[in-house]
Amino acid sequence: MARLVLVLGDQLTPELAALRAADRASDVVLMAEVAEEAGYVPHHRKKLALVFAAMRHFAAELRAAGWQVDYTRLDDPANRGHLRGEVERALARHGLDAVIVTEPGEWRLLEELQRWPAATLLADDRFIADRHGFARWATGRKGLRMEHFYRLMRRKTGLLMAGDQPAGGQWNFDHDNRQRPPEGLIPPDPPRFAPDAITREVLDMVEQRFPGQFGSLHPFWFATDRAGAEAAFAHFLHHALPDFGRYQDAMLQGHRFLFHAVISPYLNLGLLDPLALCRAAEAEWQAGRVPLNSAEGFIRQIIGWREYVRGIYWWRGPGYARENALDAHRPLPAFYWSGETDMACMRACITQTREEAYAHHIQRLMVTGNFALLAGIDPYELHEWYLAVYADAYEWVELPNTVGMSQFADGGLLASKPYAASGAYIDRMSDYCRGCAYDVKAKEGPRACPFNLLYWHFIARHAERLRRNPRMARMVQLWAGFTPDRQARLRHDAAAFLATLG
Ligand code: FAD
Ligand code: DLZ
Ligand code: SF4
Repeated sequence: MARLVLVLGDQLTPELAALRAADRASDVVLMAEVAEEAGYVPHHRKKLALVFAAMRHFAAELRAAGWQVDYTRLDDPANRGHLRGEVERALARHGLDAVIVTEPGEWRLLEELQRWPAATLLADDRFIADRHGFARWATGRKGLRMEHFYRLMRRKTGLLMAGDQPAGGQWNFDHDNRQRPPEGLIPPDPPRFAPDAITREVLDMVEQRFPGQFGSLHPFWFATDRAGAEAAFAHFLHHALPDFGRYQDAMLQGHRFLFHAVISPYLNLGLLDPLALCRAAEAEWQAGRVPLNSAEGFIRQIIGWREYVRGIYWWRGPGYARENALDAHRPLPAFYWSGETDMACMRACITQTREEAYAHHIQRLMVTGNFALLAGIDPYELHEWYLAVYADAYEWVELPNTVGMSQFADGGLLASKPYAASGAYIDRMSDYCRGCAYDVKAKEGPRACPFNLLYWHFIARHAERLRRNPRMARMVQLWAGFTPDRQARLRHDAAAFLATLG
């Protein structure tokens, strides 16, 4: 009996479980652009264009490989606007009554697909750790730490291993990876891809259908097919990976991408294979072209962090999105959308986000995330922002990074301490402070860097909890040692700043 094979927008992998289980000769593949998926958050317009253009290119790739592909466009007048409606229409069109689909990357959609009577769901095995295995590993452990999980993944894959021990005698070379960017550093920008006819058609559609939505659509430079994604990765491997490690935490006004890979949009769509990327990075190290700290740092991000956050997402269940251990309820300030703020670091990161649909990890974690943590922004509102504004944002990866790593809203399940930092950190790792209306060295008064004021406000607000955390107790003691006058001035200045957020 022939079946309908539903392929979702972030399942653009020829070896996808549902495609492996299907029969090319008789089954029909369905791909559908639908308003519901385009609208669960106000996705950046570059992200919308990337997803639709990549879906259309993948449909062409499947057809060329002999599949019968039924594809609904967003602007098709008969489009019912949701996946269920499009599946029902396709079943009727082809006289079919069974659907196979690979598990999606979100609880929202998983719970919906599980309610479809005609659907068989298959595990998504494009990851190194399977989600049920992660849950078994995590359940009952006293403290979850990425580093322990990462070592398991190194042993499982054999990446950078010398027998049973890590290559170079260490599992992790992070201490080599925190260099301040020197003056005159010229990083290699990622390659830019000129839109082809398929992508240009999508760009016109997004322009028309989402005119006022967040995010610059042009210039659109993402790759939209597998060959382009592979070329982008090859460029990173040869030009940026050697310096990836040491400048991983750096931020520079004029260099938005530094030595980062800028591959997460492709990886999360399924255009690149995580293990193949890691093997290629390992081979560069073996050939002597890349230092071990860079290869290890890159591999750790992929087989460590990426897999770990996915495991946490599925293990913690749908309720994880609403966790709010620090009881933070301030609404997201409007400047997260406009970029209009006197804080040069926030302005730079948000403007870059609006223009590129990309910011690297430290910009997300230590600028926009750190500010929200210190200011007590509602983590759910912040989560919706991160899910909307980045081209690589899918809930399975975005949510634990936001709720767990960046906002400590899970009470320390994912991160051992809150990623809270004053302006000094941003000044050390970037050139943002030079052009700022605030003074990063000022700790009090009207020109004091807001990160400095809010840092102590944060420590004071959460002193009870933080004093029990061995990595934060010293800061609580420092705060307690300030004179009552100084504490009062800091509280007053921070409150005055917070009042300006609306
Ligand atoms: P590189 O720095 O070059 O790293 C290489 C690869 O490692 C990335 O492509 C990515 O696949 C992986 N990686 C690195 N760090 C992480 C991490 N913490 N979690 C998962 N994978 C990681 N990443 C997403 O892919 N989608 C998201 O929606 C997302 N939201 C985030 C939200 C917040 C608040 C924070 C702090 C981080 C978030 N990240 C997210 C993680 C990270 O910022 C991005 O993966 C990275 O910036 C992507 O850029 P790159 O490809 O240049 O990465
Ligand atoms: C992100 C996205 C968008 C914008 N549009 C579609 C779409 O029209 N059709 C589709 O099948 N998938 C889309 N996606 C990806 C899904 O939202 C994604 O599969 C789920 O969020 C699960 O990760
Ligand atoms: Fe950001 Fe403070 Fe530096 Fe201004 S002074 S750029 S607000 S860290």
